Amino acid sequence: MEPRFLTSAADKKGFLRPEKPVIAVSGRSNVGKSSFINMLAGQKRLARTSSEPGRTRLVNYFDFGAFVLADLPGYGYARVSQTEKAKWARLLEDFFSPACMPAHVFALADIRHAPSADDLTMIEFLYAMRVPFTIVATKADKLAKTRRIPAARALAAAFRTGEGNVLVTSAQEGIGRERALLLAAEICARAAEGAAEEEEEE
Ligand SMILES: Nc1nc2c(ncn2[C@@H]2O[C@H](COP(=O)(O)OP(=O)(O)OP(=O)(O)O)[C@@H](O)[C@H]2O)c(=O)[nH]1
Ligand SMILES: [Mg+2]
Repeated sequence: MEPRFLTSAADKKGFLRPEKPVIAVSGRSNVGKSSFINMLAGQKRLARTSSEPGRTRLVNYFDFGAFVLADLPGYGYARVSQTEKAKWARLLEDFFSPACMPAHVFALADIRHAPSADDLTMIEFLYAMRVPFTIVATKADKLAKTRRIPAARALAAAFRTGEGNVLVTSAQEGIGRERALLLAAEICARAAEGAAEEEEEE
């Protein structure tokens, strides 16, 4: 099926709890979350890109057939009040609650930059919540080819994860699409195994 937009949620009342696994996409504002989702979908305008800031405070859900993608609101936006930041933290805490815990997180980081304090806090939060994640290094087209692997390695080290846990991507050039979709398929297979085991235990 063609991936399609499902719904937006402003708070926990709106969060989906679908039968299929949810994969969340996190990262700072402007890192390329919507563009990454568009690349995965093979559609230019499924998740809008930054020209529409109104939707960025919401969790946007997309049905990819075997799984649901959740585009999380971007963090680290400079011109945001304390109240807004507190709201964002609340939203995230609610989103990562047992009732609607995602199966996996694609944590996006710009391949050109060292992680921000907010990026590191996000990953620490994922470790604390025990949510498996993959670092998705975005905008690889902005680096010369020979600099991409070293940059990905540096990101892995900064996030204290393995090199194999960093996926180099470019929404502009379509880099990393196949690997990301393959990973999503593996996540779905694992979630299905988990569900079958739970049933056996009952
Ligand atoms: N060169 C290049 N630019 C990219 C890439 N991915 C995203 N961009 C650009 O980066 C900007 C932000 O992209 P978005 O996909 O809207 O980022 P976002 O993380 O969804 O932003 P928010 O929703 O505001 O948090 C846009 O101008 C994109 O065109 C990429 O792979 N390469
Ligand atoms: Mg976006």
